[in-house]
Amino acid sequence: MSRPVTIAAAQMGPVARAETRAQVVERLLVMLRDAAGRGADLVVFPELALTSFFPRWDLTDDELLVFFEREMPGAHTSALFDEAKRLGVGFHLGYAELTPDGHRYNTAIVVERDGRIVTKYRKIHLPGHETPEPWRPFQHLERKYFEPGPESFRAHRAFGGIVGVALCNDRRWPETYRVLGLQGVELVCIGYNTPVHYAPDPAQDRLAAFHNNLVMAAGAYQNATWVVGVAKGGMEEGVEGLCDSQIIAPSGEVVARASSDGDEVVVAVCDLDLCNDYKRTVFDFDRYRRPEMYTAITASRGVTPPEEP
Ligand code: CDT
Repeated sequence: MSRPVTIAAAQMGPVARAETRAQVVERLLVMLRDAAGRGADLVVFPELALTSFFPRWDLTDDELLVFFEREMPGAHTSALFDEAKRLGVGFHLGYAELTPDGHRYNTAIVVERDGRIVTKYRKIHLPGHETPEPWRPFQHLERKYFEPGPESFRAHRAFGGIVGVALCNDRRWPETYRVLGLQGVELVCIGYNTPVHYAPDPAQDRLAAFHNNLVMAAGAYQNATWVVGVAKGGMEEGVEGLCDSQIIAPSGEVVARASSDGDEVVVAVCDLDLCNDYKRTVFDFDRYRRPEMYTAITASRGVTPPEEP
């Protein structure tokens, strides 16, 4: 048996602060049409795809709110929904969400080929810091600008399989994939904005691409799922963002990879039935897992070392 889904990773190069929503959506439309022409069923756009990665700046409330969407689809994004439906292509889109009652989330949606929003995910693991830290060459104020998502990772039936969403920093945490894996996930969409320079420990900078692949490939293999990781990267407002978008099979192998630091669409035919090869064998969770031995994972957040002798 095979269940092929043609997936496009639609990597974005930098979005300048001065770029308008209309200009950004036009870039998305160009990639959407390119992907559709190459047979895509699903186009995965990155985290915070509609704007520059604004958590790098210490902003006033007025400056901040221009980066947020109050409705989805909205005045500019409706063109993306309309074109995707016309082409019969689904998509994943990350954006900054402002709810009617004033909550701010780092959000991503998955939209089916008929234009229906299948799921809205609000980022759970928010990296960076809560208050500005002037010693840094640039800020990472996600913890100031967003509330953590109030709901767990949820998988949904879509695109002929079981689909989940995570965002950027979530991909570094094995719990992300496992919670989805326990729902039988077959495809995890992950958009990211990853500054190559990590100010608290610059020794990690040279390993940014290595770690990016390491965590997503491990998550794919250990949970028998496809993972599509899509960057907004390149030199954005003076800060270098990691690119290296990739489509990873349940074997952990990369089957398609972006090669540029700009807007680029890479496409792969992903057979969701490949997941079963691993779900039925080495990662037959019901047969081999020992959840009673893992209680520390949900009982505690931080580390409890053994007592000193
Ligand atoms: N966007 C995002 O989550 N970026 C983080 C940067 C980590 S350093 C503060 C990431 O994990 O890639």
